[in-house]
Amino acid sequence: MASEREAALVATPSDSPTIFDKIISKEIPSTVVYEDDKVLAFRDITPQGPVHILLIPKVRDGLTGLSKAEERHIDILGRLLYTAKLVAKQEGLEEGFRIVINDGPQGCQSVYHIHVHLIGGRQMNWPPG
Ligand code: DGP
Repeated sequence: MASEREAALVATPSDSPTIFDKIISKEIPSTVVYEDDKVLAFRDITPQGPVHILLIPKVRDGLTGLSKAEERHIDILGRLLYTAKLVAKQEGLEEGFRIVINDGPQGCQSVYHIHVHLIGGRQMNWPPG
């Protein structure tokens, strides 16, 4: 399997449907840890820590990545972060966690449906790679 970096370098930033649409429709199975009418949270297929969860809006509405955010997206952006906090608590990440939003090829984004990575369960380092 290609590394995330390789996947990000070949991914084409576009508005086309992504694998996450199939995860939302349950056409592709995933381990869902939280769901409401706006947000879906599921375990990442290539976890970078004992806990690695992706939080996505169920409706993309042009929000392929953070760099495409417009004022109408403020509510869903806030909801994604707040939900990440709820899920972190649900996952028992009392000692801390990391939130990541990759954007564009240099940011190592491989799926063009905005998503928040919630990673925890181990000591993080800084700077990130
Ligand atoms: P990013 O590199 O920020 O675009 O992250 C995309 C993430 O999506 C990456 O960590 C792997 C994850 N991913 C890709 N395909 C699937 C899938 O089919 N199922 C799940 N659960 N995660 C996936």
